[in-house]
Amino acid sequence: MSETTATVRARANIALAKYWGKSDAALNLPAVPSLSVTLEPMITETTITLVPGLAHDEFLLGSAPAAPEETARVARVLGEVRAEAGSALRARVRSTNSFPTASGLASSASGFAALAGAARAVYGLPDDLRRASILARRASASAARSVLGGFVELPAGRPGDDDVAAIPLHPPEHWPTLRLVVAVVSEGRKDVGSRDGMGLSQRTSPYFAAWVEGAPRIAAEVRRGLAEQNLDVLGPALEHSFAAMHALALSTSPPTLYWQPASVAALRTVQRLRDTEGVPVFATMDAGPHVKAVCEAADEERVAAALAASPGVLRTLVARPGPGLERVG
Ligand code: 2P0
Repeated sequence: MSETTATVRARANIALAKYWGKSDAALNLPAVPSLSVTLEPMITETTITLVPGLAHDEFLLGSAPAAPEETARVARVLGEVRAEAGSALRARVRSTNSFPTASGLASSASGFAALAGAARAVYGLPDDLRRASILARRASASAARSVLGGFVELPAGRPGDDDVAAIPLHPPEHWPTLRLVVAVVSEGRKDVGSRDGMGLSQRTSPYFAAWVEGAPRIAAEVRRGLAEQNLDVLGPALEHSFAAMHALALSTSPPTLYWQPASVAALRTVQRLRDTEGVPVFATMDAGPHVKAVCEAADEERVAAALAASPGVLRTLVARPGPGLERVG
């Protein structure tokens, strides 16, 4: 039997309304709706080859074998696809990222999205983005969003309802001038990962119920800002979402503090640009110390220069709305 191969690209995404907490840990269902933009050119490219006679799935990240727990997570996704496709063939997976893993943009989102797309393709399952998004979500909920391009929503899930996939809101061309400027700050110690961080919030924060209750209203404002292409609506809503998420993280036992001094300085830089220089720019952060500024293309250079000069910022990266899964081989 000959080898079969599929190569798929997926992009990272940034949440404008944050996912934080699960309604069903076994199915990996989000407790709150999240909205994101898929980012060009932050690309993961994944090639899967079915190898007759191979005893175990293999996973290369870049040119080196991945850690056993990463390989196990990949093998779980492949196992689900094999069960659906009725195949017993094991696979060799190779994944490369066009952006550094310490860039503050989660490679798990683009990684599991590309894996889901390539696995379905190589095992001969129908080209179905909804099924690919559900498959990616079970591995990592933010990956469900990277399956689609442009502006995307992942609804909250009811416990036990596995049928939760990302929904396309608008294509990239809807707001092609939206920009994300990432301020990469001092490497520092390793943060509490998203999964552990949100689990701790759920178990120990006295405010978790309030977050779940309030998140749909914030998501609605983000949705409206995106529909209207209106940064004056989107900006305050995306800042509310990230600040509420980090307030939740701070209220855990023990507290989860993702910020470094350079993060606070960068947040102040964004605020100064907006309040004293009149630049429409708004900040967000994820489960790490990096600050991401959302602005229009016309202000991209000014925002990037100000953030690059902010104390503790190592470098800046710029991203724009991009496509969803692409089969390239
Ligand atoms: C988000 N994050 O909406 C939020 C904001 C990080 C901060 O989704 O447990 O790796 O694998 O479903 O998707 C990162 O969490 O978590 C994330 P799992 P995931 O982008």
